Amino acid sequence: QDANEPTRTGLSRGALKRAVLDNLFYVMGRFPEVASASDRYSAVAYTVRDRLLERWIRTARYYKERNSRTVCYLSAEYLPGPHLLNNMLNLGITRTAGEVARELGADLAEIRETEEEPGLGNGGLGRLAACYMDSLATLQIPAIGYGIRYEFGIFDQVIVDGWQVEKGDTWLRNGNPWEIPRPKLTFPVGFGGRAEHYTDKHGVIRRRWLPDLMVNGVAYDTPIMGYGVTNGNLLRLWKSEAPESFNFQAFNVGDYYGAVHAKIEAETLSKVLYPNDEPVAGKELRLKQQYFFVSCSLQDMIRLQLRNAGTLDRFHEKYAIQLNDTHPALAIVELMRLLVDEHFMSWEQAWEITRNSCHFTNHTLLPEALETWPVALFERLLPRHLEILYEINRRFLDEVRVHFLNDEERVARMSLIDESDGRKVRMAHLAAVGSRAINGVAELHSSLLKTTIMRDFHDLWPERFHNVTNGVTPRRFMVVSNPPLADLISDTCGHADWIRDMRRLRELEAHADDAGLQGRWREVKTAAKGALSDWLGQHTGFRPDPETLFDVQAKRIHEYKRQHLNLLHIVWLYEHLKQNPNAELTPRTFIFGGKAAPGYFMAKLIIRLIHAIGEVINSDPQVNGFLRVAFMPDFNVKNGQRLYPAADLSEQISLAGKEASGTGNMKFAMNGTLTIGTLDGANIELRDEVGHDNFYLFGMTAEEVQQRQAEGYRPWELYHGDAQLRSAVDLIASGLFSHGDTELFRPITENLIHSDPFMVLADFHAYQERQQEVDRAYRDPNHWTRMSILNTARIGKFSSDRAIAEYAKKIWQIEPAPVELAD
Ligand code: 26R
Repeated sequence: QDANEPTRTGLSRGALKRAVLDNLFYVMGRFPEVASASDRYSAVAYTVRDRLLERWIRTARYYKERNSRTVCYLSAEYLPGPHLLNNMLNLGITRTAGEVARELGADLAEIRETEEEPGLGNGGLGRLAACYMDSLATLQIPAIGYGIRYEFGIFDQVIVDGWQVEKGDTWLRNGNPWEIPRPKLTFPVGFGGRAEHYTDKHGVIRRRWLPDLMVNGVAYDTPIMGYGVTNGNLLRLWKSEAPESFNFQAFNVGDYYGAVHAKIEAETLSKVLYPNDEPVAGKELRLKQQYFFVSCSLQDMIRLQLRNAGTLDRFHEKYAIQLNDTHPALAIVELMRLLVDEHFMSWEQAWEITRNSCHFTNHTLLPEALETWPVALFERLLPRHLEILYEINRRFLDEVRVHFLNDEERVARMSLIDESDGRKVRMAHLAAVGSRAINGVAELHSSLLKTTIMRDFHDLWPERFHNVTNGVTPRRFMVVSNPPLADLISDTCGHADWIRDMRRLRELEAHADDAGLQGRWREVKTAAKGALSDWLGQHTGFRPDPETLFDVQAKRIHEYKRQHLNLLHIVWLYEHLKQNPNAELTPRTFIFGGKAAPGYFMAKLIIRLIHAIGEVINSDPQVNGFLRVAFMPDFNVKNGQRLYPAADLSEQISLAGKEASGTGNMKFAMNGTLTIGTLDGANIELRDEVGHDNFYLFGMTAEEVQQRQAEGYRPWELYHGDAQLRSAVDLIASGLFSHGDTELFRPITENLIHSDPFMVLADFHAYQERQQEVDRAYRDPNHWTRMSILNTARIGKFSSDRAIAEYAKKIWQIEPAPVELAD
């Protein structure tokens, strides 16, 4: 029956094979003998895409007919990772596709390596958006993810002489089979100019914006399929282009260069992702990017609602807009402008609609990462929006004054404008004022929100505050990343339903002591370690021994995440081994991965230090039987997928109160990795779930940190008072790791001794002790494997399916809309 199956939609081996050959010929214009790896990849990708489209279009039609309530996720970042295997999994054709590839003389593993990932984000926040898109589709919730189609995503990291060097990310170089350009779906976006009064045809005096620059946003759609369901949602990313009319104007007056220049300026908007998770103070282009994508997205929602309902009166019933941090918070002002200025709605009704459409997630408490924009810049780019913002603020502050009589200090604290040093727009305040619900991303984080940066808002509107603990998708981070583990779990449980219902992983618990399972569990882990070692060998020249304990810290490099705490421990171990050559020590490989923001000096120096320490330790035969250090270059989604399955120990060692949630912690634990960690972010909940005996806890609590800070923290006293700590810091300062250069790492050692804002020294001792316990525990393989199994068995809570189900119920009030495939 294979021969009769339609080539574009059939899932049988015959249909898939015909489709791959067809696509190679008709899309790539190649025949098999001359096809490159990239041609083969594209032919397979187009084959998968055709099959997605059928389901996707069916979904779109169904949602339209039912006029379903829809989640609009607004995020400046998305990190979906490679699409091919994920889409195959969701369609249920992974195995057949592998066979087809083999029959055609190709190898799915090689094809998979060829795929470039869309690096349209920095780290946790962007990857979370991608996990949520996956779960929304799987839970059959109508959703559109809106964002920016950056031409250059996060830079590729290469290491030269131990330093990070950034390389431009050219992910679109070989085309992108997953996206569908919609050149007809474009919206104009204005910048600059001025606002003015005018009299409309009814004689009413109104206000309008006359921008002096127009840019077009063009939609590029990527289908996001659910796992094992027909539903497919939409990731709609905007690319900026110059409007043709604008070009011609300049051209006609003879200013050819001016016309070309204007075109380039317009296209600059969506050129490049800002590679920072720290603010780049007042960067005009970033504000433009934010307004650009927010405006396109809202115009798109309004278009759809007018088409379906004919009026905007029930906009908020149709759409639940989720603001992924403050980056899209301009949506609140822009929606007001569109409703009032362009659709002639009253202020009161427009505000009612706006405030009932928007919801805000905060992702960080770090004061330096809270967005503000200089009023002068805001006014120059968005003069009409500033007027609207002032009016929102005026009405809001009146409300504050009614609630809290004679408390002008509070009014100043809560204002949307910070008047303290230069006037600035506070984006978090705007997001809070314009949203129905405000949430943090882990229990601790949500409660700290209420007592720190959002305290005044919590006083005013306690009912608006929620917690939704983050989650990650088991499809990508277990099934796609670690097929042998997924198969072993399904085998043990007797079903694969856990992939959709992660709580069912608990069924593994009954087998945690089973010698048979333990043996197979270890085999899976060891094989993953071997594969990672091979990859590291090929890419760095150092191939770690898979027999050693793999101790992994992979995340953006940041002082609050304390990669340097990990390093101090390594240096301590090194000294300890040098002084006690017969010390009993479990052989370990410390593996680091992560990018530093290009302008973050300390983070880059930490990368240099990792390499410096590695160089000395790895080449010292006195210690290198027990101790090795590796760095995985270019940590991204694709490389993460190699890392999570291979890790024995996961480092989640941020200073308590600083990491909003963390999501790497969950990805590691899903793959049977034990955690050494602080009581920070989601670690706390993770430890409660997996059991306190199966988690290596150390360090101060957030409360103790606050207390310590209040008392006055004096790291130099710790340094002088603790000989082990001092000698570790001193060894780095001595130049031993820098060929005698005592200057190179001084910024790190001096900072630790004299300021240590993230209290590395205060937590050092507890960390080092807990690491000794890890060391002992790993020597008992059955015990260790039992803990590893229990981590996986009890990780169900951290599925993004659970997180999205909570958003759907608590925040959005939205129901699934299941799409049927058969007619
Ligand atoms: C202001 C701007 C430059 C900016 C600041 C901060 C841009 C990006 C960020 C990154 C923040 C918002 C971020 O990624 N936070 C992370 O969000 C994850 C998902 O919720 C959390 O797991 C993680 O703890 C948190 O750091």
